[in-house]
Amino acid sequence: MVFGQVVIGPPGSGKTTYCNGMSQFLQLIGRKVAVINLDPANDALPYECTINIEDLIKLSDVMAEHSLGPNGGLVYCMDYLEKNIDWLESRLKPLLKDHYLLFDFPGQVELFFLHQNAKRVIMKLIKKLNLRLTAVHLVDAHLCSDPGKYVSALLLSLSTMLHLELPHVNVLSKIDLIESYGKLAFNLDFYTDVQDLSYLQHHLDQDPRSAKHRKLTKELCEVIEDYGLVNFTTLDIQDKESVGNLVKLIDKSNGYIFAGIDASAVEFSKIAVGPVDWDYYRVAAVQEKYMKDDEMFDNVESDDK
Ligand SMILES: Nc1nc2c(ncn2[C@@H]2O[C@H](COP(=O)(O)OP(=O)(O)OP(=O)(O)O)[C@@H](O)[C@H]2O)c(=O)[nH]1
Ligand SMILES: [Mg+2]
Repeated sequence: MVFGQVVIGPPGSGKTTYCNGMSQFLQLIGRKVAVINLDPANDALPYECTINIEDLIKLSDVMAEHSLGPNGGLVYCMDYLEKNIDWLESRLKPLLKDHYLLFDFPGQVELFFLHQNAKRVIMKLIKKLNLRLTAVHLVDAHLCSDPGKYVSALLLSLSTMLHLELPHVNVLSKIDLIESYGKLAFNLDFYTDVQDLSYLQHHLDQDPRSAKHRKLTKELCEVIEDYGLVNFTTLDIQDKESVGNLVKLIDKSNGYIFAGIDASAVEFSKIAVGPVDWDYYRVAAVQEKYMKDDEMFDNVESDDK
């Protein structure tokens, strides 16, 4: 069984940096990782990518040949990838024996809650290659500093979850920068747990610009609450503890924690409802060695934040 992550999220939310940092972390805890770049707009990749969509199709060629802008060009590229899925499959097959897969996707959010192409690419791979993938949806924590933007982040997360139908983890990325945006209206838990949005509506009503959309905001918040699906975990990609906690969540969501365990259904359910602390037992020796290594994230890009 092959496990991996589909890394998605709005432009600049940190997907490529995440793939770089996550691949380093996973390698340090003993996994063989392959990063697959499926974003034709990604230039100057910070990680060594095993498969690059640029070898199949170039966004600049598509834009020039079909007189498309970058958004239309990306939709075309995903369409082209779907039609040429054999190209991707043949490159993935040699990795299936022992690799963990990280897919770096484009930041055009409509590809993941509206169009079918990217979803069909993912579903075809899952079906044909028997993959166990979790969607890791990154949203810049900056959006918490503005209640209106936060509601849009909630809606985006919900629509992406419903559209992709994958095990799904929503992440507030760049959490290390959250204090630089000023004091938040509520504690961070309020934003991660998404428990009672009436406080947020009340807060929005204080602003005369938002007050005129009161009814709309209320309805949108009710949709989010009625589904009850969205919550967030936080991430600072340069903090190994933060990355480690996220890895445990993802491993639980896609079933990696069950890999290689020969147990009864009862044992499986005990693991499923238990705390997510298994990884450190399984790879304790390797991890102990590397978790002490302060330089483990030296190669993660930290400039330009
Ligand atoms: N402080 C901080 N900066 C981060 C973190 N993750 C990413 N960044 C910065 O955010 C910026 C955008 O990161 P990218 O990885 O290029 O984002 P992306 O989602 O791949 O962007 P697109 O491919 O354009 O959609 C870069 O300057 C990163 O260094 C983080 O956890 N903390
Ligand atoms: Mg990127």
